[in-house]
Amino acid sequence: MIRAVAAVGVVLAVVACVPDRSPEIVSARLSYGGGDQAALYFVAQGSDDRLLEVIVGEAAGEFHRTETDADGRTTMQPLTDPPRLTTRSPLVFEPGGLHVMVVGLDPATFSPGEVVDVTFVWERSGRQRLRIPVVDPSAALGGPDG
Ligand SMILES: [Cu+2]
Repeated sequence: MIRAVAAVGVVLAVVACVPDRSPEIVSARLSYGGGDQAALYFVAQGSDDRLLEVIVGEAAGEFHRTETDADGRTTMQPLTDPPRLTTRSPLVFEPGGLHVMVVGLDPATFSPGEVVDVTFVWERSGRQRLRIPVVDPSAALGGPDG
């Protein structure tokens, strides 16, 4: 098992090997607080493409948008179209906005501090495999320790 200290370096090393025209994935992390669900956050930039699918381990994720209504209730809505990025406009999945919802995870194989295989499937660039760190939900929010 690879600990959190090494995880950031792993992600950066993988990004450096991606061909020029593929989207560059930065600041990717899987927020996991136990159970069989997790949320993936990331920023993709530097390409014109659409994200068709994200697979975490063996599980296919769903693209969700977090929305807060007038009464302050927060809900998640599935996206109806594949999310798109352009060279001028990065694709940002962050807490409170877009996330990849992953369900059906085996809790025995996920815990904060480890890394997980994630496959991004792009319309133009094809499949892109990364090793992404698993973080506690509090760290995923991007606080001082995140
Ligand atoms: Cu969701």
